[in-house]
Amino acid sequence: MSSTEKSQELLSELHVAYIKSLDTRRDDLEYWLTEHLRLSGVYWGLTALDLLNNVDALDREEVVKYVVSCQHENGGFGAHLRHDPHILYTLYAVQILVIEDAIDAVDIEKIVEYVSSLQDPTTGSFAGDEWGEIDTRFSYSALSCLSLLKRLDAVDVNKAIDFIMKCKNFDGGFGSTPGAESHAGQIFCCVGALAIVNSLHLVDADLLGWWLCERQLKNGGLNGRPEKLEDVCYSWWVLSALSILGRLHWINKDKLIEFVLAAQDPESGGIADRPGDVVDVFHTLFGIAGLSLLGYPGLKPVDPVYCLPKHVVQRIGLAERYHV
Ligand code: GRG
Repeated sequence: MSSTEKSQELLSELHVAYIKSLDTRRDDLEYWLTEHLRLSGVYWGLTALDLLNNVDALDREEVVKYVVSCQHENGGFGAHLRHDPHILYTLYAVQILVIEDAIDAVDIEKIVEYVSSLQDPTTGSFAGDEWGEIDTRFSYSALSCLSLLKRLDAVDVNKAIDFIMKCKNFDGGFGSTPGAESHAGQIFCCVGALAIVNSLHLVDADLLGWWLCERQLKNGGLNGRPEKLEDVCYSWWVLSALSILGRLHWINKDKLIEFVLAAQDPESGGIADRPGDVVDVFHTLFGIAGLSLLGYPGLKPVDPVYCLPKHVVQRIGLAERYHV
């Protein structure tokens, strides 16, 4: 197939080879420039590999050893060795360890202490790290992480819900902080977080479902908010929320599949933000995870709340805890 020809099907083998190759590119400047994203890269790559039925393509022992090396004294994880701890990397670390069924390799109680130390007891919001930035991404990360560790009891869940609800807008969507514009990424975080704490009844599912399905553009791709460009990653942020709300059928599935497949690199594997652009592992995961939600053949089912393979969430006994 020539590189200008659009792919009609998922190039699974090429994507596995692409993800495997990422760790061996140490002569590339890009490898060193993305050090601050390393742990997230492992989560994106490993999750995609599992959905592609190839979780063993990365050496389990090496992965676990690397994750353990990113943990700090205070229990939080950094993006790489000697990088400051942050709630996002703490979630990614827990997700990787849960996929690898190796959560006992780290001190769980320390993680719980770290995550709960980031909650503001008055507002219920969560900071990303010791410097105090507040964002609904961090509320999701905290609740997802503690739920995976079965330790939601360590934080004030009601206050966490109050803060998320303060970020709800007139259009049914959610923003990063109270008053901030609705954005599909933050909507995934807020709807996912509410699902984790069994509070989906607080979402206006029809109004939000309508806003979400309006994200589909003529070319089949989805954008993250009105008047913005389509991007493959919204095949995750938008679809996961629609899926949690039981309204996945409100978008044109075939056109979206066509859009995601056209963003593949037919020579070296990987998926880009949109057709013709350079691929990366972030868009590779969210393209594949979106296809999995749409029931694309040959992919393992993904859990829309935890963004983990469903079999992993089932193994730890958390599946099907949420209802609209
Ligand atoms: C475990 C899946 C998972 C997530 C952890 C980090 C996080 C929690 C969620 C991120 C949610 C989010 C905000 C996603 C959006 C990412 C993105 C493509 C942002 C781009 O924003 P703009 O404003 O782009 O640059 P637009 O598309 O609005 O023009």
